Amino acid sequence: MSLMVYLNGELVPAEEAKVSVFDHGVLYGDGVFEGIRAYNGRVFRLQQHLERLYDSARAIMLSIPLTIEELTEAILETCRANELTDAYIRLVVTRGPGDLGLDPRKCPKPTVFIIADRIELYPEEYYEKGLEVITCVTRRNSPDALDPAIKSLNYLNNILAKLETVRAGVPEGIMLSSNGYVAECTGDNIFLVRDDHVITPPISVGNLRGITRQVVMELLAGMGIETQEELFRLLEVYNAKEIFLTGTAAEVAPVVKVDGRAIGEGTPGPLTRKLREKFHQLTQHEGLPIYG
Ligand code: PXG
Repeated sequence: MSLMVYLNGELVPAEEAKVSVFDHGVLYGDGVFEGIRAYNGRVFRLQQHLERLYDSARAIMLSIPLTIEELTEAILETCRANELTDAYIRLVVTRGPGDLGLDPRKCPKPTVFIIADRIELYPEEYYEKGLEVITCVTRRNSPDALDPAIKSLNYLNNILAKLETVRAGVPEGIMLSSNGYVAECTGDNIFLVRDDHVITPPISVGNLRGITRQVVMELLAGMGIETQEELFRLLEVYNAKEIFLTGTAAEVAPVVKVDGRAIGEGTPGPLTRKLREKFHQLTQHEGLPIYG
């Protein structure tokens, strides 16, 4: 049976799920998206993902032709149609088909599609041994030009940095702001463990307000550990006790080497391991049930 994809109100087989070459999502990357996960029959933090989607859409003056409730139901329907309990859900809203000019007013009907598929997990080795990362030469988009807090379809900034990590043979890369502060990674947020507290860059430096970032800050607070949102540079990174990345795909991933420098003991740190465990427990029971 083929994968069923939600496209503009209908569930269609993947082979028939097609968008127009005139869609401004294709022509200009004009649109917004979310990457969401379902664990154990429940969609994790769906409300927060949808709020971020609507915030991103509002920022680009794109009006999503469904209410949050309707979109929620469409996501659950798509998961059910594919009999999924653990899934990766890609939700996309584009400006829709228009003409060959930039003008969004020529696109009367946004395109909405939802792909829900089995999740391709990261190799277990990443979590056991930890990741090696590099600092990318490509700087993160300036919020003055295109705010990275808008989760838009325009991901070339991240892809340019990703190409650097591929060439270096590492799974992720740190991206700095135009003035040299750590912003985030190509598809993950970053946290450092300093003495008895944890730091992460503020959203204002130019990064995505990650849902996993938020969850991890809540878990830390529950452990009595404060997360400070503050600006820092590479020197702080190289001297961190522990480093971990957060993201819907990566969850909580330990970093053990940055630009050839071992971090801490050069193995995943105790706080990172603890957080990963707590994150796993949370995802197993929290979330919106897909089935009844
Ligand atoms: N920064 C950027 C630039 C991202 O794209 C995150 C941070 C983490 O945010 P969340 O809300 O996921 O905690 C992202 C999200 C993939 C993949 O397949 C990447 C993301 C999400 C889902 C899948 O690489 N990036």
